[in-house]
Amino acid sequence: MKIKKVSRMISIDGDAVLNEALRSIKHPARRLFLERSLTLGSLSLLSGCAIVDEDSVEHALRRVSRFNDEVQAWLFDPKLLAPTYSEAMITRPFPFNAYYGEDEIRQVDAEGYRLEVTGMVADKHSWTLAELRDLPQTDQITRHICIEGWSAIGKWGGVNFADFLARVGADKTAKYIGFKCADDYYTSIDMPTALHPQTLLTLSYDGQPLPPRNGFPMKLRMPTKLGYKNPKHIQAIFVTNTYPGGYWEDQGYNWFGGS
Ligand SMILES: Nc1nc2c(c(=O)[nH]1)N[C@H]1C(S)=C(S)[C@@H](COP(=O)(O)O)O[C@H]1N2
Ligand SMILES: [Mo]
Repeated sequence: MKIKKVSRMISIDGDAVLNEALRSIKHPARRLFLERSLTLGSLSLLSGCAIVDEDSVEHALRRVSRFNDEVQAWLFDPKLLAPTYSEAMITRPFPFNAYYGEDEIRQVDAEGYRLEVTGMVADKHSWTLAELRDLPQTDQITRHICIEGWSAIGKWGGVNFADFLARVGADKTAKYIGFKCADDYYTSIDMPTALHPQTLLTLSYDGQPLPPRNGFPMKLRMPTKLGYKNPKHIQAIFVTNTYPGGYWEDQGYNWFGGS
C-alpha cells in the first residue's frame, strides 16, 4: 500500500508542488516549521493521504492543520490559568495591531452601539453598552502574545464570558462561538475556551473605557489564545455548530491558536 503511494508520487514534481502549496500558508511560523520539516513523503504519512497531485497536497496540508487543532483542543486544560502580573509590569504604552494601520482605526459610536447575540442562544436580544456595563465586572492583568513576534502585558476589565453565555442561555454543547467586528475582522473560538474562567468580554483597559485603538467598545480577551484570536470592535456574537473560520485563519493561520 505504502509502496504504491510512493510510486504514484514520483509522477508529479514533488518539490514544486509542495513549495507552491506552502506559499499559500501565510502563517510565518507555521510555514517555516513545515518548510523545515516536511517532505511529500512525511506529509503523506502525517495526513494519511495519498499525494498524487496539487489538490491532494493542499488537502493533506489542511488535514495536518486540522489535526493540530484537534491536538491543541485535546491538550487544552479548561481549569489551567494563564499567568497574571502586577500593575507595575503593565506595558506602557500598550501596542496597537490590526490588519490595517493606525490611521484607519474604526470609530464606533457608543450611543448607537448594539451587540447582536444570535444562533444557539435562548435570549437573542441586542445589548446596549449601558446594559453590558451594568453586568458584574472583573479585571485581569495578563500577557497578550502576537504571532508577529511581540508580546505585552495589559490590564483588561469586563464581564466574565462564561457568565455572559449563561445569561443569554447559550447552548454549551455547541462547537463554536463566532465573532463579527466593526472593521470586517471576524474569528471564532471553541466552547471550552469560551467557558475558560479568564475569558473576558472586555469593556475597559487599565480602568478606562477601552480606547478605539484597542477595540472600543468591546473586545474578547483570552490570555490562553494568541493575539489574532482576540477580536476587537465586536458587533455580533453567534453560537453555532457550523465552522465559522476567521480573517487570518482562512489565510492559513492555525484555527485553535493557543498561546
Ligand atoms: N477587529 C479586529 N480585531 C483584531 C485584529 C484586527 O485587525 N481587527 N487584529 C488582531 C491581532 S493580530 C492582534 S495582535 C490584536 C491586537 O490588539 P491591540 O491593538 O489591542 O494590541 O488584535 C486582534 N484582534
Ligand atoms: Mo497579532
